[in-house]
Amino acid sequence: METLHDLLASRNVEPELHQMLLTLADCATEISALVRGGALAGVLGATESENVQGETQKKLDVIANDLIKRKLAAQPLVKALASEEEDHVVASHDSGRFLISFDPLDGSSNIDINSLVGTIFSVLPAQQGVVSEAAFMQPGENQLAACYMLYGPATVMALTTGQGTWMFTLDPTSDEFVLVNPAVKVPQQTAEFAINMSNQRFWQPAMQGYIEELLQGKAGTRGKDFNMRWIAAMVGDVHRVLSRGGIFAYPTDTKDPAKPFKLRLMYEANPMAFLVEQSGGLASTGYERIMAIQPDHIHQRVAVILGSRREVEHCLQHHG
Ligand code: AFP
Repeated sequence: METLHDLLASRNVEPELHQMLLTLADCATEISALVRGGALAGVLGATESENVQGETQKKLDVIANDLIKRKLAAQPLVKALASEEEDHVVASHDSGRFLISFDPLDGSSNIDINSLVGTIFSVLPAQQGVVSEAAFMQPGENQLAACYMLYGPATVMALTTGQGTWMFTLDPTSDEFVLVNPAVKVPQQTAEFAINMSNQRFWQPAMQGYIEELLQGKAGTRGKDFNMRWIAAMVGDVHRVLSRGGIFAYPTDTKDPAKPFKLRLMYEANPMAFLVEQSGGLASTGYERIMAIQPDHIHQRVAVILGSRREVEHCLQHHG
């Protein structure tokens, strides 16, 4: 049985990053217990507040965010954090080496229906000096580590430090993350796609054309039938992609002209792109590699197309 700690030691992950990752895992272990408690833990339902994105916060969004903030405040390696649920960057320890951005509870709309939710973390290097939002404006390529924890029938974690992607399962008897896959590989070919089809009429012609091709199935140019899945939690959809392949897309749409993209670069797109690339897949906006984007705002949103290499390439052909 190889624990997270054993694995990080055996792969020579540098000691401070190793420590940092154990702290992130510890946050997830506690959130996992709260999620499992459901109504009995008093974590269901909404608050009366909205986050900076204008979304009503669920109780568990706030509880998970506060829990992570508290744990990170106690970790001297953290210089500052940026959360999907915080308006601004929160400064922590001056001498800290890491900047942590996170989505404390991804898939909020699933909480009250007892469906999949998760947590996503991205670790960036901190520079010396006073911390500000500008310090976080680093492309995803700079990430030192990225992980998600999925609170499903089992709590699992996918983690990368740039040496491939590792998958762990939380052992409920010891509260240890135990290695279950030392080299996650996304199958290159697939017949499964994930997209919110209710937005179809708002997409650009490129995505319309690509999905039309999939829907034609055997009779169309692709010559095979495709199946569709949509979990409404990126963590769940990306976990399926890492487990058995597929393509996941949240493309540009014109539903709300003030909000042409849904997913956040720093909290969702970059860490997931790092995990998918490290598993042999691709992650793009349709026009550029996600991890090459130079951010200009911590709450920036982007289009996301990621998954099995060949399938993403098919989709990109439609984007010209
Ligand atoms: P939250 O982070 O607010 O829970 O949103 C989840 C999410 O950003 C992403 O995880 C899902 O893929 C997507 O939203 C689902 O969006 P739809 O409302 O279009 O299903």
